[in-house]
Amino acid sequence: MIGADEIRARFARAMSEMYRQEVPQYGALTELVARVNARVLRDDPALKARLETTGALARLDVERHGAIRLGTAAELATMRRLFAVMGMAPVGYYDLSVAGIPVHSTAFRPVDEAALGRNPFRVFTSLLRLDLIADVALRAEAERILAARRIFTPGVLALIGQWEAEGGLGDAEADRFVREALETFRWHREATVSAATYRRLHDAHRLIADVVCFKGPHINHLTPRTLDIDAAQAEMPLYGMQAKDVIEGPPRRACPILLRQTSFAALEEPILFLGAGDAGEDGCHTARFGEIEQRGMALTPKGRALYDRLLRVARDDGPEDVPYGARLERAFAQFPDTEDELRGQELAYFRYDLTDGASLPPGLSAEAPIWDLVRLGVVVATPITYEDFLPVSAAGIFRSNLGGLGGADYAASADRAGFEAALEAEVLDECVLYAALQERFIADVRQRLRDAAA
Ligand code: OOG
Ligand code: NI
Repeated sequence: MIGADEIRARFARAMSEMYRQEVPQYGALTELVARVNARVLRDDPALKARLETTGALARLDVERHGAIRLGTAAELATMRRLFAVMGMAPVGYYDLSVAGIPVHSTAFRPVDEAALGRNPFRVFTSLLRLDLIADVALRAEAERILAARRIFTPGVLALIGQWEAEGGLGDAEADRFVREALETFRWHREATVSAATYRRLHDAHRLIADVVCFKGPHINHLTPRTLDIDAAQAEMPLYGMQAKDVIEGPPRRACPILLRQTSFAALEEPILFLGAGDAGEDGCHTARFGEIEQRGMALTPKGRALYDRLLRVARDDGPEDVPYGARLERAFAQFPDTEDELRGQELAYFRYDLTDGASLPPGLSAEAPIWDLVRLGVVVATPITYEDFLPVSAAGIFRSNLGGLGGADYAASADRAGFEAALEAEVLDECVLYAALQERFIADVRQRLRDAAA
């Protein structure tokens, strides 16, 4: 039997190869990121050592996230079963309607430390919310078109069923699963609708046309992880790519937090509409783009609340004549930027490891406050990496890759229960996962100190 981690690693590699064929700029982007990362690691041996301890270095070269947009509840539920074969579970609920985008989303990703270390492949997965479309006739038409499509191959459905029944796949079956699953994410040049239908859906919202008019949920980007997003952003023009003006997320800091992201605009790709005759009608569609990300530390709910507040300050309260980047810097001056403060004020999650060769000083027990164990050098604290996404940033990415979007104004309404009903499962709470991981690290170092003292 081939384990889920191995199937995910094979799938991520196959997806990367497919996307490189489909979108050559993706290849250029991964080269750029590899060059920047190599330079950062050469210039910062301390960072390199730390990435080695946490396992981040080993996974860096293959680390990618992608995104897809689904049309129906049934598609989402089956996608959950497909990702389960690869050890990926839905984590987090993201409501994008507040930003004028008619979707809600989750991220499928591995959850435990070992699996993340093996291959952290994640897919930001959105479900179209036709309930937010006011035009009843148009909504019915979109529903009818979506109901008629089949985005999964019969072969992959059979293999998912087999995996569920038997708890695994053999080597050849795993390869077949990867091949068949990949079909769902492939780009299809042929639209399933006429040019007129496409235009009607497009006019209601560009995103609706992207989800409804094609045979499947083409992967719309695949994002490598960079260790210096500012450098990578600055070099994008050298590779013929125009990055969006603003990096999403927090500003550059001594202690990186959460996630910073930037993207280049979507390509205009030729498509073929259903025609009156055999010929079809030529058109073009923009949906697929490139993105890079830099990951920082996971924040506790308290840290996240501070982040959300300062981001609002930068966006809404900054003086109009000051550029956004400067307003962001100014607002985030209030966010502590040393690891001791971030840990002391419980703003971020940390992992704990025994210092090489350290033992308990006389008079100190293994049950001493973790803070003391760190202060006395018995234990080292290292930030836990944020493995998830940010709704405000995601909205910015959607907006840039859909060509500005503009104006849709939905009565803001998160519908987590509706999303979970479609998913036929609950989404995991990312903070619960980080807190449990931190607790496990603390319990482990205490156990090892007790063992060493015994
Ligand atoms: C997803 C956009 C969100 C991210 O990294 O936040 C995203 C999409 O455009 O479908 O990819
Ligand atoms: Ni993305």
